[in-house]
Amino acid sequence: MKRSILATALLSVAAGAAAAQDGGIKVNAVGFLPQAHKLAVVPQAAKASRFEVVGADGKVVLDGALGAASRWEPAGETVRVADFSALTQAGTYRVRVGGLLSDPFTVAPDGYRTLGDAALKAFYFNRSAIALTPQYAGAWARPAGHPDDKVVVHASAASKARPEGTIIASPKGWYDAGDYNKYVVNSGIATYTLLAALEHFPDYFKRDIGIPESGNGVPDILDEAMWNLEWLLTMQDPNDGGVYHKLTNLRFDGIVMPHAASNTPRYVVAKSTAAALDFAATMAVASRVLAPFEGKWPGVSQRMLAAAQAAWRWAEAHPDVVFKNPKDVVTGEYGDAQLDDEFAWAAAELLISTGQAAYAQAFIRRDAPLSTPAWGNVAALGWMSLAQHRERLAPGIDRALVERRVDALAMQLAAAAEGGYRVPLAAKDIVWGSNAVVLNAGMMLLQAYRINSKPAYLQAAQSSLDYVLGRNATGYTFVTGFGARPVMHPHHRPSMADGVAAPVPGWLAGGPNPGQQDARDCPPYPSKLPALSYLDHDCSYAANEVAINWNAPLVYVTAALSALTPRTEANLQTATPSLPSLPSLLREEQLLQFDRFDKATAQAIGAHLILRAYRERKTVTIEITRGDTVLFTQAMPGASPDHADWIRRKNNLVKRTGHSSFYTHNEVRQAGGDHDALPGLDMRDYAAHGGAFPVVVRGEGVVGTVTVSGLPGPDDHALVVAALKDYLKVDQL
Ligand code: G3I
Ligand code: 9MR
Repeated sequence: MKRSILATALLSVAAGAAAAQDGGIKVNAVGFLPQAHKLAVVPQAAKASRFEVVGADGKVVLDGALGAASRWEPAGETVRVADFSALTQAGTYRVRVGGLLSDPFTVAPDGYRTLGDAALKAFYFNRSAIALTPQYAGAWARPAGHPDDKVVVHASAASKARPEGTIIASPKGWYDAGDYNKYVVNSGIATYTLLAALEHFPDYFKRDIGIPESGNGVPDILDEAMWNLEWLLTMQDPNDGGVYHKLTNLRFDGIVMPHAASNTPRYVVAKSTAAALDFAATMAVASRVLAPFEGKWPGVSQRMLAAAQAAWRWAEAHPDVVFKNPKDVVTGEYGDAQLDDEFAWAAAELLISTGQAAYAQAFIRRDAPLSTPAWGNVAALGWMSLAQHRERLAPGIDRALVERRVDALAMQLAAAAEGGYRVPLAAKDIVWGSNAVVLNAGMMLLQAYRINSKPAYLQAAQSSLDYVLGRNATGYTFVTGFGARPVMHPHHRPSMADGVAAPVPGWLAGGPNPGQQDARDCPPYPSKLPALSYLDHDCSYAANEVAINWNAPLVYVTAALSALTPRTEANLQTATPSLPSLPSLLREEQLLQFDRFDKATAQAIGAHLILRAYRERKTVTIEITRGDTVLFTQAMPGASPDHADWIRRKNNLVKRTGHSSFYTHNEVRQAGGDHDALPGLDMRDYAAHGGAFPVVVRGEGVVGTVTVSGLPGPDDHALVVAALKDYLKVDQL
């Protein structure tokens, strides 16, 4: 079901995500680790010279002078920076300048855990050939799509051993993006980036994220990568080692759920040099990352290394097969005519995994320059792996050269982050997928920091994350499900077709793109300026699609910052929530009130509730009413049918008392009464259990209810209160 433009617009307004946050203070609206560098961007128009940071209770905890005014051309803005790095105490805060208040953010020792887990879990949500169950996917559970067990060899891919029309099996793998096709080039870089994150920060990935394989003794990130590696292996023709460029329909699927699209024939299309080399590099890395798990996957590590070498040999024999879509295929191309960088990357990985000098020579021969990686520019990935393994490099590669090159790139990127928004992103970098450009720059800065610990590199890397989380010219947090102004309408077929108000969580939107290549399919962009060329609209495949190769550096950067940001004992403590007292429950009812409450409000609150329930792995039923009208309802997959009756009875209590059902529950219990036998009430029609909360519109009184059922009463109540706080942006309580 596609939402109408009107409904979409209403939902954005309700979520506070309608437009660029013109003139506002821009800050990473997720938050910071205690010892991190912390900046906010303040418009010059604020005409102030000082800033304050205020805590959840409204008290000023820090103040300071704004930096000098500085122009940021990509957004045509002059801004000043507030540096509040001195704030290290855990808590929730906002930055204030005159009458302007930023979105809230947290300072917390494990501050990127939820974000990092969600960014990785996004890959699970894009798995093909497997049903996503409510246990792992919450409200976004869906049937399996695209089994790919009978894929047709396209004319462009025909060979003697596999003529046109041959049927092969090529199941599993991740859908590339908002579309349902699978492309080796892009899959390679995405998988590599996840494997590199694990290779560089093994301790960080010890915690489960809740996928079907969790608890099997293998880090979840590796289980997730395996889902795709198993598919990638099938893309190699065993007869000659060549690798098909992509597995695809002839044209893009419609805007439907994956299982509804599964009847269209799917093809493997032409072998290419880029695909063979990206495959070789990725398999070489996988073979070494998998080696310690031989017991779990016997023989697979060796098989991957052999596959990598066979693909390399094919590429050496076919060094310039550039992929172009055949006439009858119009899906993603990932075509790239410059192949030195692919040769260099594959050579570097094969060198590290085999120690053979021939690969060192091949790497040097290509002399591939080091610049921020992207799907068509992969040399940096080889340099990054060489840096990781620099203490054990085979003869022929000079460790000092690797260190110098990585440092030189970081120096350039850190310099680019000196003015304006203080991000390692220049106007020329703002292309299709710009949010991943800035995160890949962050990833490279972190490689240099790992070598020489220069604080400026860690700070600029932090800035790359801050940018996508809200310190950007649009004010959006570009990750679905995060921040006060999250992306709500990504070009992502499941998010568009599933009928769930909230998009699938954890996805990074492509981001600003002055190319505006989707202009014909979309309402006008708000600006032509590079950093403002963004639409939070699901029409926008050029600025608001999601993609695996964009999420991968988000996973890498959150893991790396979590592992590398210095820690001190002093900031390991977190605030402990106080137990509910009647006055505190009344205070909730006073603070969580509305100026207006309509269907759009209910939809947005419903979206927050669904997201919270998913994050906390809870199965609930939600109902939001105004008067006798149900404005929003959602029973999550697996929810019990009797939730509806609990909701009816809890709501009746709220209508009668004007208080939350949890308030009455506590009131009765504290008076020594039995909450299941309220005097004078027929308990078949009332329930004094937490979960129903009054909707109070200022000036009108109680007009409706926001209700959750499915958990113990205190937890139902807590879920509702948390979602209302999210929606109303109330951070007291
Ligand atoms: O690099 C040049 C830059 O030098 C130049 O200044 C600029 C001017 O427009 O263009 C830059 O190239 C752009 C390139 O992305 C940058 O990576 C191209 O214009 C632009 O057309 C190209 O877009 C690619 C897009 O597919 C269209 O082919 C994206 O990189 C790529 O991420 C995207 O990938 C799609 C798949 O095809 C299908 N699946 C979804 C996926 C994400 O949207
Ligand atoms: O939905 C497609 C998206 O996944 C691709 O990245 C994009 C690349 O060109 O194309 C999208 O499909 C659009 C097509 O190109 C033009 N007509 C509208 C399609 C989106 O609904």
